[in-house]
Parts: sequence; C-alpha cells; structure tokens
Amino acid sequence: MTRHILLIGAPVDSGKRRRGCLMGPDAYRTAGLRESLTDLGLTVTDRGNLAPALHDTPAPDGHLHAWGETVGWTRALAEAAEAAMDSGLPIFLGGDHALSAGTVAGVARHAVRQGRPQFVLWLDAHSDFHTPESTASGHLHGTPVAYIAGRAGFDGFPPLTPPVPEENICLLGLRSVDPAERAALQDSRIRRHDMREIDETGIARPLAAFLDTVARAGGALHVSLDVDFLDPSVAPAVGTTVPGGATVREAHLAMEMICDSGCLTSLDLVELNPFLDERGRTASLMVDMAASALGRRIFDRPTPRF
Ligand code: B3U
Ligand code: MN
Ligand code: MN
Repeated sequence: MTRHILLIGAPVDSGKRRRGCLMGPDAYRTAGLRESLTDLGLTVTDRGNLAPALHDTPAPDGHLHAWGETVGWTRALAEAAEAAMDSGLPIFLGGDHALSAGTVAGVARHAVRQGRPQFVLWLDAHSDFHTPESTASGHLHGTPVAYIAGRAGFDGFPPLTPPVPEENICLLGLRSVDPAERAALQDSRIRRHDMREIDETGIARPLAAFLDTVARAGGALHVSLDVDFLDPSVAPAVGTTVPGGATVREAHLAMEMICDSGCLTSLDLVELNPFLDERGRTASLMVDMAASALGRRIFDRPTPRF
C-alpha cells in the first residue's frame, strides 16, 4: 500500500434527528487516526473539515428530515470526493451515513473517468435502502444505498452518471431491514449477507467472494463502515445500536481481507456519535479498523480462499 492517505472531515449530522455525529471527525483525530496510519509507513494529509454547499432545494415530502442540508452536503462531498481521488486514498470521517451519498457519487464519477468499474462494500446492521418515499422515519441516513443504486425520488441530489450497478454493491452485517427495504432488495441484484449467514459460514466466505469479483474486474472499491456493523457491546457510540453485530475479531478480519485484496480506493467511517461514547473506546476501535484496512497486522499471511 504505497498510496497517500487523505483525511477528509465530513461532520454531517442531518441524516437523522439525534445529534452528535458532527463531533465524529475530531473524535477520530483525538483517537490518533493520523498517527496510527503514519506508524504503518503511510503518508497522511489531514484536509480538515468540509462544509455543505448552499442548499435551498425543497423536500419532496414534509416528513423528510433536513432535506436541503443533506442535498447541500451531498453536492459538496461529491465534488470533494471526486477531486480527492486524484491525490490519494481518501478516508471520510463522518458524520452520519447520509454522507455516503456524496462520497460514493464522487468516487464513482472518478471511476467513470478512469474507465474502471466502481464497487461498494457496505458494512452495516442496516441496509440503508429506503427511498425518500418509502422511509417511515424520514431519516436520510437510511437512504444512501438507494441513491447510489439509482432509485428514484432524490430531487435536488446530484445525478449519478451512471449509478453504481446493483451487482457491484455488497451489504454485509445485516440485522435490521425494514419491510419496504427487504421487498426492494429481494427485487434487486444487490448482494446481501445477513448475520445469520455470517454465523453459518463465517465472515470470510461471503467477503472473499465479493473481493474476488472486485479484483477480477480491476474495480475501484469504496468501503462504507457504519459503527453499528460492530456489536454495541464493543462499539456503543452510535444512535442506532442493534444487538448481534460483528465481533472485534470478525471486523478486524474483514478489514485485513479488504487490505489484502489490494482493491481499496476509498473509505467512509460513519455514524460515530462521540456524545454516546465511553471514554473514547468506540472512536479508538474505529481507528484500529482503519489501520487494519490499511495494512496493520500481527503476522503477514495469505488471505483465506474459498
Ligand atoms: N431503517 C430505519 C433505521 C435505520 C436505518 N439506518 C439507520 N437506522 N442507521 C430507518 O429509519 O430508515
Ligand atoms: Mn448505515
Ligand atoms: Mn446502521
């Protein structure tokens, strides 16, 4: 891994009503993200925090929370992400998961310019596959997968040209999927692996299959890591805890396999709410995850094959 790392703060807090994710970027800095990466021999530039673009787009429906602000963030993040891809491997420090609409839009535009297929690995308890029409909560952090896959209803959001093909999206860690999301996922070609499958086969098997597809296609791989992918007993600093999540060991293995694939081109760290943390333990664990994804290991060994 010889690429230069860019830290880009995205203090997005508009994707749901409970506040606090805006403190995420500084929590990662305080937990020593830059130092953990420089210890691996990587060069790191911290670009500071972004701000949303001007946002006056009216919401298509009154129950949608903070529509205009999220549109503004999506526009700003898409531009910043596309530009960052020319200078290194960006790590987007969230911020709630609404930010990934912007980061994926941006990196996908860059991949189109390079003539490379874009792949997305979504590590999350939730599928985030609501459309603005189907979401009951009105929380846009529950919608970015629908946006990046090109589902309708995202008025004012920047167009994805083209959307990420469904078969290039892999959801891993699922254990909270609403009925409308489930119906739409079952009608789609999105790859989806729930916790039952992880319990049955281990996490390595579905992940190795996806990474193999990305590598064979010479794809660019964006990984979006939601804190709630991890079990709340080890990662409590998140507003939407769901029991039965990935263990520290499963999550580290996932990160190490992602690193070994050589495919990783961009990374989101999302949904950390430092207001809910216990003495910084979730922020520190997420920093450890990023370090594993970028080359930290105990001993080198080949990644498992299935
Ligand atoms: N599916 C629910 C809950 C949710 C989605 N993403 C998060 N929570 N983090 C919703 O509100 O859309
Ligand atoms: Mn999420
Ligand atoms: Mn989630």
